[in-house]
Amino acid sequence: MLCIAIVTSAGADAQCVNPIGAFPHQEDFEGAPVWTVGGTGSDWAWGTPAHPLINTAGGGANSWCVGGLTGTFYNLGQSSWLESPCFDMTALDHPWISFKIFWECERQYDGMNLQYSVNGGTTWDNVGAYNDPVDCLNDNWFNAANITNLSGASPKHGWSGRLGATSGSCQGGSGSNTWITAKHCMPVLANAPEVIFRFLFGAGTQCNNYDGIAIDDILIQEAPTTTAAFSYICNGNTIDFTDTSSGCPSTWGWSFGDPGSGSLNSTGAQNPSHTYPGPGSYLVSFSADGPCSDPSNTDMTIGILGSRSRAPIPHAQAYWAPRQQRSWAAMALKPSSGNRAERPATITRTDRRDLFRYRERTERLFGHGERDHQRGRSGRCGGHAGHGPLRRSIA
Ligand SMILES: [Ca+2]
Ligand SMILES: [Ca+2]
Repeated sequence: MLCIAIVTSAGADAQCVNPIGAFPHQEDFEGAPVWTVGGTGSDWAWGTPAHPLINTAGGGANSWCVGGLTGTFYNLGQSSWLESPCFDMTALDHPWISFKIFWECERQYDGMNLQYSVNGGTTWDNVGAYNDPVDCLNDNWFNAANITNLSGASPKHGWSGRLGATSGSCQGGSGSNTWITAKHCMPVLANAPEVIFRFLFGAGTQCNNYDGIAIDDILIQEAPTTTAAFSYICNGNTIDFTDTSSGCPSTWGWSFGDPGSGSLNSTGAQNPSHTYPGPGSYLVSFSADGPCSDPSNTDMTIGILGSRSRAPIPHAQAYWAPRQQRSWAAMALKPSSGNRAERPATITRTDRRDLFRYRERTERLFGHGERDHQRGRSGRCGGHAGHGPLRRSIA
């Protein structure tokens, strides 16, 4: 036992003499193979797949494929793997992997998964699990919960299935039917100094007349950061909030700064609304979190303004008489009891000086009602914040 342990340890050290520590790390399998294959009955092959279904690389010209590059058969009783070089992930706080995969194998009995080892291959664990929640960083992960011949994995979660239907005793269905991108967070590998991955394949001894499984375009990097941000629009005292966080937010937390509203003062909804009791300043706290990121928070003080003068607002119609191209000879203003719709139609020039003159004359004739009216439309609520986009409504 001692002798075996020493040999295994020496092998582990040898694999991690020059670990890959630069990220993002991309492996498109176009150059000479740096990933290695092993196991029992392995028929992994590197090159351009030319199976009936798997007949291209996932990207470029080359991929790795178990079941060889041609024909429709993978070895009976195979238990094999495609293994990565060693990675030094001490700089990755939220490591994340994505790659392309095309599986076409007997469902249930044959299949593949992705595993990692942090001890040079002495022990292996699955990356993620069957039925993990899907979000923008976790998708197309294991579709099978118990692949009979994936004996090197515990639990035996992985990808399994094929395009055709079950025929006789050969199980069908659940194939990928094309190249798809699988991706998953790997929080357990955060800051791990020596990491090896392997795609582990297991097959039974019958019903193996299928293309196999191909892998391409591996990407390992720090997951995109989630940064909390929101915008809002006002409908009187009701504010409609919209999550505008970057990254991959999947959970949210709101506190509306309105403790008087009791349980309504907080929610985990992504895009909530909250109705405030009346004018005042309210400190809205917002947090967003993603599947592989640190929580992010932002605050914004929102002011609900009281109703401005809604008293009868003097309307004015302006009649402009151009004498020259850029000046106006005569400006006559008169009160109008008409509705607002008719007023803008009479202002055909938006030159700032003219508009200013128009306002001056309006106010001199009718007081400040017109300005109050303008402010009331856009200022029912407003806000200021250190950061985050801001939108305001026209009530
Ligand atoms: Ca490729
Ligand atoms: Ca089989």
